[in-house]
Amino acid sequence: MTQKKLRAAAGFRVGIVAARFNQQVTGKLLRACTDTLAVCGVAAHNIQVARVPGAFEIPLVARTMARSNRFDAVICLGAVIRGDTPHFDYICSEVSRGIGQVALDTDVPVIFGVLTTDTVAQAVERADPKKFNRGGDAAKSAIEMVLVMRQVKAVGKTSDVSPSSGLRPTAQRRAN
Ligand code: INI
Repeated sequence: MTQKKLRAAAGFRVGIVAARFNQQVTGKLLRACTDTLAVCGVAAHNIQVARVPGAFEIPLVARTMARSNRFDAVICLGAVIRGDTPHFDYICSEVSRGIGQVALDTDVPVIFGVLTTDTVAQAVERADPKKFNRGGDAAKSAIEMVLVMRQVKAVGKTSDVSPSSGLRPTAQRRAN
């Protein structure tokens, strides 16, 4: 990442909502996310982390953060792993709908860093910073979206608003 992009995220204020359920996965997502924010220049004192019991509880806290005017972006982290019950489908559908709704209702970028997998092994792989690194990707998406929203809102800007060249996801392979 270039020095220019590192400076671009300095001063950004980021809220993170992280589920405790499947802590062995969400802990990794959270660490990778805060590490990447730090690398991108976001100061520790500008990051607030809220832990919630499970993914189902993420949207409410994300909405409270987004409405507070204290954050430029909110990152949601969780891991929903399929069991033998329909619980998985209900939680996935509610958390994805809720997170999307928060962004549209508040105009604050709200990043979907919730893994939805069939197995624990898949979730661990996607959280691993040396593999899919979805926590790091969530941080990069947040920074990119703050920059995009600022450019879109700025008067007289008509050029390409994507600052993404230095913020590519770790793996382009399809994975949730
Ligand atoms: N919460 C998760 O974050 N991941 C899961 O895989 C999960 N499963 O499988 O049940 C889960 N359930 C808890 C749920 O999110 C709520 O915390 C709970 O229902 C209380 O509202």
